[in-house]
Amino acid sequence: MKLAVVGATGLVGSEILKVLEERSFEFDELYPVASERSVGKTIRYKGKDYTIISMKDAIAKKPDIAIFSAGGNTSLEWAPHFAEAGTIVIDNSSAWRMSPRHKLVVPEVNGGVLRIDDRIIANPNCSTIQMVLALAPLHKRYRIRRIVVSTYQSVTGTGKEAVDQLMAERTGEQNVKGPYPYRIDLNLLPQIDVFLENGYTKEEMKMVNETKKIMGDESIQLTATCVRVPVMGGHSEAVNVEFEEDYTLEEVRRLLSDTPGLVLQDDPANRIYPMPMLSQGRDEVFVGRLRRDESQPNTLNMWIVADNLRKGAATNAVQIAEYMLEHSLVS
Ligand code: A2P
Ligand code: 11C
Repeated sequence: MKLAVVGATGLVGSEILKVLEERSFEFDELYPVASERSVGKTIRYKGKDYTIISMKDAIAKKPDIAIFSAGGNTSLEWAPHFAEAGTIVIDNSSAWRMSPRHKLVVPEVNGGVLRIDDRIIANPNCSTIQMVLALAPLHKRYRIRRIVVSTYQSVTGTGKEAVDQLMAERTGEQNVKGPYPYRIDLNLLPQIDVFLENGYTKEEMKMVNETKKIMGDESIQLTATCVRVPVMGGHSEAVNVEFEEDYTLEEVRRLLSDTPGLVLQDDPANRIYPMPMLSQGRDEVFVGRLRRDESQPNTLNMWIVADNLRKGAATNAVQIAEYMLEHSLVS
């Protein structure tokens, strides 16, 4: 098994290396790949140094699997070349997610769609992954009619430069330049990614479109407001979900507790609820604040938190690779 990690020096790339190590992912060769700026430098994995190589050199090694996290344009340009060399590309960017020819996968929800001839497999957006994991068991049982979601997203979703912007502002530096158009510390931005013609942001429409594709159900209605907050460690989501059938909170709790990868943290009397601070570095998705929406029948309010670099990106990508290997889908 030869494994390439493309974008190995980035925030998600470094998290992928940590996840591989923690899960004792087995491979014979590891090829870290980054931009020409980083070629020749080394990264450390299990106490050993690995030299960063270029895209071209990585393709020549014909890896079995390449996990990509180097941005959409890099992926559009390079993933097809890896695929032509027979590599299975698991791509973290939005480049291939909505292409009808490519699978968009959260293994616990729709791993069953994967086939041996899949070459470029898309990893969904972080805010979509955590919501879908929590909602899938409820959709199966009660059928979702409509979702209203508001997000509170960590600066780590933007990348290293955004973390640097927040920290520089926090230490009182003046005229900080960074990826955000306004200061982020002591502020929030009701904009994630670019605005589209319909007035929504691309991040909001990713949640709408990706959710339907992963759940395999175009009838689900969804509307989203995505907000960047001066937070590290994870994305949080306030989700209001209306079902076709009524539910009991007791059964919802049981369904969520029985779902692999989900942790129920719902004991308000003891101030137990999910928070980004607690989710950081964890692979699970945390759910709490479960309560009936008293303004409408069959409707539930919930609060969903996960480390966007983990289940929202690195962990889910590594789990797709594990799924392909475990189901003998790597030829
Ligand atoms: P590099 O560190 O050499 O720039 P982040 O989203 O945290 O900023 O990380 C982006 C990742 O994608 C980094 O590992 C970066 O490498 C990598 N990257 C960016 N552009 C390319 C490219 N054209 N080819 C390969 N890797 C790239
Ligand atoms: C954010 N969700 O928090 C974005 C980051 O489509 O993979 C990931 C963007 C994507 O800014």
